[in-house]
Amino acid sequence: MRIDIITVLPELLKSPFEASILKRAIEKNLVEVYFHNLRDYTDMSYKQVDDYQFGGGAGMVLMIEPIDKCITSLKAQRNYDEIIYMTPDGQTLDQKMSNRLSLKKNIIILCGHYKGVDQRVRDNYITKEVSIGDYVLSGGELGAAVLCDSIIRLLPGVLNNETSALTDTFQDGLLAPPVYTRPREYKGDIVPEILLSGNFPAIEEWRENKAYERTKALRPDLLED
Ligand code: 6GU
Repeated sequence: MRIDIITVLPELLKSPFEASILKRAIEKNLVEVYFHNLRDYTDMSYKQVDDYQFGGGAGMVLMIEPIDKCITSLKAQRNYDEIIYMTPDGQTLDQKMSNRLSLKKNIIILCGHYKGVDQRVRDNYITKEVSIGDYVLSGGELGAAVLCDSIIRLLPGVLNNETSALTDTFQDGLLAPPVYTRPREYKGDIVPEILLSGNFPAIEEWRENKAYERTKALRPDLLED
């Protein structure tokens, strides 16, 4: 998979890709991630990429021309399955969306900023608009990092134990069951006996029950359908 991220703030976006699982996925060539600074695609003085909105009103809007130049140059080099715009009014990211996007080959992610982008960009270039939740961020960069993390960890070979993504919270529509590690007893608080039993079918059943109980208590909305 290849991900091209278009942003006015590449420095805000890079560090999540430079540690832990995402770093290793890139080093192992399981994913390629490229950052494109929108300011490299403007001919205007002071590398201007935004302007006042027509009709008046507070806040700057990202201009169409540098975005067109950047997307057009990328599309000339390969086909893209999805051109995503990160915006609080997009479709809310969930595990199903991450699963689907993890199957794509090439995607572009455009990070919004200020008051957003010229509507003509959304009308003519964007194939999908994504939000990471009902709150407002200063820009799309943190959202793009969240989206990329959720996608990249699903790519085959990224997680050490291939099955571990399958037992994630949400992957089967339920929250994950509780987990424990050593010591068996800490200040009188003991690990559930069943987990030490070696009876794996019974452990599996216990985990399924706990996942269901926890979902019912904390996220009953997930059980509705
Ligand atoms: Cl993707 N961008 C911004 N600016 N705010 C958000 C968001 C994205 N998702 C939730 N809030």
